[in-house]
Amino acid sequence: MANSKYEYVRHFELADHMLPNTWLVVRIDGRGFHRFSQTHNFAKPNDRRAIDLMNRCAIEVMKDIKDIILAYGQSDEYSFIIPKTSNLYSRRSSKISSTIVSLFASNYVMHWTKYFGQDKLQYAPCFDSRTVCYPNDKVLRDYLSWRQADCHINNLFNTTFWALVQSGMTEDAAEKHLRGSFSKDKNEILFTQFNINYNKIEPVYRKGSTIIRQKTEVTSISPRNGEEVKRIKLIPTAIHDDIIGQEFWDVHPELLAEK
Ligand code: DGT
Ligand code: MG
Ligand code: MG
Ligand code: MG
Ligand code: MG
Repeated sequence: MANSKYEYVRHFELADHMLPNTWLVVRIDGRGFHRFSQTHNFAKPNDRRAIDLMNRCAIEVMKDIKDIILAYGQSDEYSFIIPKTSNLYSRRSSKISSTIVSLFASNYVMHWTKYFGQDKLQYAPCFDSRTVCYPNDKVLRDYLSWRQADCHINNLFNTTFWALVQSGMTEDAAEKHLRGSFSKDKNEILFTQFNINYNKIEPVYRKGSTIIRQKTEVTSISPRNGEEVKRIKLIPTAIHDDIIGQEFWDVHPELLAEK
């Protein structure tokens, strides 16, 4: 069929293919979640419902987009890792990031009630997203370490801050009290004033959530003879390990292996 005379406008679209043979990372982040968390009365410093909902959305994204090998989430953000050899959407940046963020946001709305029950969603949540390419395994690991270190720094601060506020300090005073403090100072405050051993706080809060495809036994009923069939499938699953150290990567060598 002949092209219409309007067809030429297609050439105004700019190519945005990401470099070949580089890791692709799509990071999505809640827009204005400072307000969103207040409007929806998120628990401070961490709301388990909100974390579980974020993890559910990331799992649904990974079930749908099989190229993603790992996702890491904390606070209102999630990073999705796509291997160097992937040719997902011909590695077009905006196609990849817009598909992932849109799938994430629609799942957030779709599954809200399962996690928040009677607490209604007050307005439409929104997430931004970007695709970044990282040229080698070291920079990819440094990227993930950066996000997990951010999780740790914020969580230690927030845990100490809200403990001080709950003990009667004003938010202004707690902020001043912690200004310029080091990690060891905050650990000390938590331990001596509140009898909290920071390292014993649940890993989901200290380490964030990493979703990997874990070998899992699934049982289904055969449509042929109605008998139970057990099979090993790779199911995206949330874990709360340290991903900065070497051990995680030694336990999961398939993540960085060349495909
Ligand atoms: P943005 O991303 O520039 O549109 O702005 P925000 O407001 O989303 O800020 P961001 O992404 O730097 O920080 C995330 C906000 O979400 C921060 O104010 C803390 C809040 N938040 C995330 N998870 C929780 C939670 O579990 N509990 C509470 N209370 N707040 C949370
Ligand atoms: Mg921000
Ligand atoms: Mg945000
Ligand atoms: Mg954020
Ligand atoms: Mg179309």
